[in-house]
Amino acid sequence: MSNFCDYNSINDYVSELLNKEFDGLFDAGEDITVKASLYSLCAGGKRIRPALFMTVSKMLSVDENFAIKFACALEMIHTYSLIHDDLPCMDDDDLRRGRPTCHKAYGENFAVLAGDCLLNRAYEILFDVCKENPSFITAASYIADRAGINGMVGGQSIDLFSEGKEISLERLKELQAKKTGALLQAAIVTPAFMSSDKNDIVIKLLDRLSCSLGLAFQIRDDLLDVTSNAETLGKSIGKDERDNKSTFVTCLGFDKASEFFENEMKSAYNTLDEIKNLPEGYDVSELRVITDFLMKRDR
Ligand code: GRG
Repeated sequence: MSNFCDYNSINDYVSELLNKEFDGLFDAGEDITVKASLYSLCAGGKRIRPALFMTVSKMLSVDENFAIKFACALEMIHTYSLIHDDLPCMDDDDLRRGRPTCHKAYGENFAVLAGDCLLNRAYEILFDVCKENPSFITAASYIADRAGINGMVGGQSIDLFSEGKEISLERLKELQAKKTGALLQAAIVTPAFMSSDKNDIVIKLLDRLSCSLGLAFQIRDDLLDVTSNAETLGKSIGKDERDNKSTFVTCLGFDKASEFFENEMKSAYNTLDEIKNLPEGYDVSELRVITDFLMKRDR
């Protein structure tokens, strides 16, 4: 991975590596569930999680050939969550990544299976890498934890249970730290478990960075849900209000939510400085490029 100074270049590089992994993903190419899985997986998306994964891996000198397998598995878990989240029994959405949602294109039954298929295949990939490299087991198990009931699934559960109810800011922060934050945490922290010189201080700082970025990511999402449009975002807007959901905008109001966003971004930049100033002399320039993108993103 050469040195990149804008997000598009990072995205192009990582997308090319990812697409090669996606090419050989399934043997049963004619199966309808496989088609539905690839329909959602290859629909684009910002590829934030794999971009973060590959960038932190590069910073910590993790072998790119192993890192891309993990990044691929993470993007598959993320895509499964979007497919299931869009189902009528969950968030009931018609548009995702600028296309009809998976169940609109393939039907609910195949959309459920496509999510299951991506999730299972993701774990197969992780197991295969661990068979070759048993030292990566902690890293793989960390991803499983962040995707499960202590992380993303747990956040979704709180979210569904809270629908139509007023919840406190603290509860909203917990919900979002799990639902949205946990996979971003997996993207940023997992490479530290793969690195040959595992270092508790780096893990702690990356974890702190991931918490700030995860929270900021969600607040930005809530702000965009009010200010943007479906064409730019590639997904429906104004749904939070329609579904009577608590968001940072409904809890705090637009201006305070914007302030909250700015503060979390400032914390993220401060943590990047702390990582840069460690005696190991880590190069955080590309992590800063991704952080700049997240700060300004309009989709
Ligand atoms: C169904 C188990 C289960 C979980 C679903 C992540 C999630 C939990 C639901 C998504 C709901 C949502 C829109 C949350 C806001 C933040 C978020 C995760 C947005 C989607 O991620 P992006 O913006 O999407 O990175 P792309 O398409 O760019 O990959």
